[in-house]
Amino acid sequence: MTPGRLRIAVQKKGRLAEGSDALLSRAGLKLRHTRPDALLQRAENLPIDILRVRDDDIGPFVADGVCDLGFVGLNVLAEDDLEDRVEIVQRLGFGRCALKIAVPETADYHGARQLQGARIATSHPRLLQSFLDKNDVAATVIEMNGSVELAPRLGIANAICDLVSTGATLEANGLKAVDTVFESEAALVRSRQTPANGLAEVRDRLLRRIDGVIATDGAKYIMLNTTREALPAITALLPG
Ligand code: PRT
Ligand code: ZN
Repeated sequence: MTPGRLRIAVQKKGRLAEGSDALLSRAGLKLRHTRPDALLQRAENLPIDILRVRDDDIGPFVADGVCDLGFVGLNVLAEDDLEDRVEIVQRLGFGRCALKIAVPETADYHGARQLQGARIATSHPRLLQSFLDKNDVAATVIEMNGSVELAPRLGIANAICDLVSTGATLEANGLKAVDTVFESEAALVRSRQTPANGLAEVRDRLLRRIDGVIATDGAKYIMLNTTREALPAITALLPG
């Protein structure tokens, strides 16, 4: 890694990669072409390096000051207990999903108390445990790194706690979502440590540009022809 350049951690491949790259590009960052498996990608027009890593490494890198900024799922930050060790600059509106409790379609569910004594498979043991504690429920948490939705069919668990976006995976596995543990989306995070010489300005300029891009996304430019008399009625209908 080159000193004197701002470092941004971005997921190498997966659900957050495209949205993060799109945002950086709209904020004016031009990236040099590299091999698809390259760990490091340099920006052509700014002193910035992109570090391409697994999403699980992004929070720790930003918390430890290895990277100055990062794009990460709020679920990963919360699961790794890093929410206080980084600063969340803003939520980004993509990568939306929810960590949900799901049970077999045929099962009855009338609230978390019903999970008492259950075996629940998840890749988010910490968030699940705090949900169980909050509901005063004792259950066995079975940690899995993937394919959590298969656990009930394999007889490993009676319920699961997994990320859901469209719900298609649950449906395909004969499961239904019955409770929400955590709502998530991608977020831009920054390190609490000061970047190396002169880079705070580079960082702040980029953050302002990203903020501008997101603000534009929330706004609509409308042009219409109308009579002067109709204007008050139309203005009253519009939010801005
Ligand atoms: O290799 P790396 O470790 O970087 O990737 P990964 O496999 O850990 O992560 P990836 O790319 O799958 O997810 C990265 C982040 O995207 C997650 O941490 C979430 O913040 C966010 N995200 C948004 C999701 C989903 N939606 C999602 N649907 N992450 C996972 N899923 C999975 C879910 O686990 C289940 O298997 O998709 C399936 C359910 O999807 P639906 O649409 O069928 O409901
Ligand atoms: Zn991961």
